[in-house]
Amino acid sequence: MNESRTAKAGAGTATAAARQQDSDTTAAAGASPGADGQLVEFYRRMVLIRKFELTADQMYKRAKIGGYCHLNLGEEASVVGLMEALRPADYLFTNYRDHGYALMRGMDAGKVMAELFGKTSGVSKGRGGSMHMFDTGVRMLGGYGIVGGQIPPATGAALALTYRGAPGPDAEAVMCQMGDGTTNIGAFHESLNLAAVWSLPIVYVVINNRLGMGTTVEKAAGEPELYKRGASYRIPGVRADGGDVLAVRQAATEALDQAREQRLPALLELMSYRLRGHSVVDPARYRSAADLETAQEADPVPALRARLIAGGALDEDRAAEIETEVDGEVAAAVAFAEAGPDPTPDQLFDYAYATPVANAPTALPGDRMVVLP
Ligand SMILES: Cc1ncc(C[n+]2csc(CCOP(=O)(O)OP(=O)(O)O)c2C)c(N)n1
Ligand SMILES: [Mg+2]
Repeated sequence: MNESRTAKAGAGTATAAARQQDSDTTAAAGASPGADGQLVEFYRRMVLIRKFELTADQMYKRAKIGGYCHLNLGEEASVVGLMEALRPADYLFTNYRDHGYALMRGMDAGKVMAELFGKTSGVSKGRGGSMHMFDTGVRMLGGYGIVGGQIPPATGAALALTYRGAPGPDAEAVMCQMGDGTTNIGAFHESLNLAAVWSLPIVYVVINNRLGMGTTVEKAAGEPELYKRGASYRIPGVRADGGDVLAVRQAATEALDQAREQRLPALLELMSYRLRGHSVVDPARYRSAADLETAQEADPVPALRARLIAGGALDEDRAAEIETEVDGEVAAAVAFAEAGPDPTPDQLFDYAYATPVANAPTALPGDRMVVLP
């Protein structure tokens, strides 16, 4: 791994740093056994996201998880490819469909599950929940529940980076992930405009799963080829196959390099599918059987498994072994989440205000919140 990159990457966790090193070494080796080994590792990561999400779905239905809960099912190749392109020193902002990003960025699976359970052992002490995975240690600055809410702060972070250092191959960059429906929000257009006029090191990534809740892209967007939506700000756009982990990594790496070296913002559209409803409580009855079948046929997890087996990089036994190992990892995450303590009522207002609010948990409507001396 490049020395200066490692040094700059100080904030990354051991996991993220190890991942970076692993891929750098493999890329440097260039030989096909290395490339095969790397793809097998990507398969393992995609299986981790898949099994984590299926388990989160079960846990929600057992009322272990409350509130909103949106899953990355069908988007695993995009998540893994993007996080592989992002360096530990870069910053990440996402929407509420964020569990896979948190895991791949290097957050501990147990702490992510505990966050879903609302336990104080969660990454945000159980206060953020599913939609607000946040950890400055791995430079993931949310997890946003408001559609488009992540775009202005991500753009602001990119502006801050321009004050912090010069552009170059080791400079830091920002990645801002969102869904297709989000490109209709005003904040998207305002932010892209500023990124263009200020020449910011940011890559806007649109996961085009073809649906915003129950509304198709064609019904919602005046320009449904979303990568073209940066054109009015002269931001170059690229569309890639979100089901192909290598294509995603390649497109994201090129966009990030351009952002760090030339401070040119970019728009990357990843074509993918949402395998389930918008959130875990949505039966998605608005979807036709044919549409669902198309999505299932494009499922990137079995597709990569089949490709690896056909190419000889994996056999059935090794694939099954990986899947069993991941089952163990997810079961351990659930056990960790189960064992964690619930916050107590007296902690209700902890972290809610910058200054103490006296007696607030017992205040009645009309009572003064702060009694001044
Ligand atoms: C400002 C705002 N408006 C509406 C909502 C309700 N809402 C939540 S997700 C969503 C659809 C977003 O779709 P998309 O951007 O395609 O992301 P996806 O869920 O497909 O990942 C809507 C309308 C919200 N959370 N915030
Ligand atoms: Mg969508």
